[in-house]
Amino acid sequence: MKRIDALRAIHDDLADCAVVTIMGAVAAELQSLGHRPNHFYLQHAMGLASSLGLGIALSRPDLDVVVIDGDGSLLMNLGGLTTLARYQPSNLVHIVFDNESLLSVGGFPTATSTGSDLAGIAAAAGVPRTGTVRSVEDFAGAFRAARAARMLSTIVAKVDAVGPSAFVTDLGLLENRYQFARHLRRPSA
Ligand SMILES: Cc1ncc(C[n+]2csc(CCOP(=O)(O)OP(=O)(O)O)c2C)c(N)n1
Repeated sequence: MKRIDALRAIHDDLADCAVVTIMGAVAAELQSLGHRPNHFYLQHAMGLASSLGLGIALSRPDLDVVVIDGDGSLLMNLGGLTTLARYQPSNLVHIVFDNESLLSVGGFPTATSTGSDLAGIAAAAGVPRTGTVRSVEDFAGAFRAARAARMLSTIVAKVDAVGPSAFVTDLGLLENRYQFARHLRRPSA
């Protein structure tokens, strides 16, 4: 499965969520499908997308929070899984696009390329709902089921190591940060 096709399949569903992504290729792909003020593309702080999402989920239980992570980013901070599991926000869906690669910085292989099982690691950390999907149809189904379950979920989506070659957009980090914060403060958001 291509990650952009998986993103396209849930793009409409994301409209009423708070969405936090890692930096690089996946952020560029989501923006290319249509940026919204409820998207925050976390730059620089590799491995901390789930931590930011956790804070939003705990402080805004009325909102559904979707974290879009990568295998390299998650492997950089596996403790994020244990913290998610410890607080168990029922309004957070954690997606990990596992392309077995640090695609955004040249495609170096990660530990999942030699068998590390991120869904298994998430389950062992205590995340109550975990699974691995390999098709767009299964991914979209797993995402919708996770939201409906109202239970912390980690969905590992195995994807091809392909993506955009340029990650520069006209949306700066600060502009995105203020826009996202304003969006979260709106009474109806
Ligand atoms: C602490 C830190 N180390 C390294 C980087 C450089 N860096 C940016 S994106 C990235 C790769 C992310 O890999 P992954 O999460 O698997 O996502 P992919 O690029 O494959 O979509 C790296 C190493 C960084 N931003 N921060």
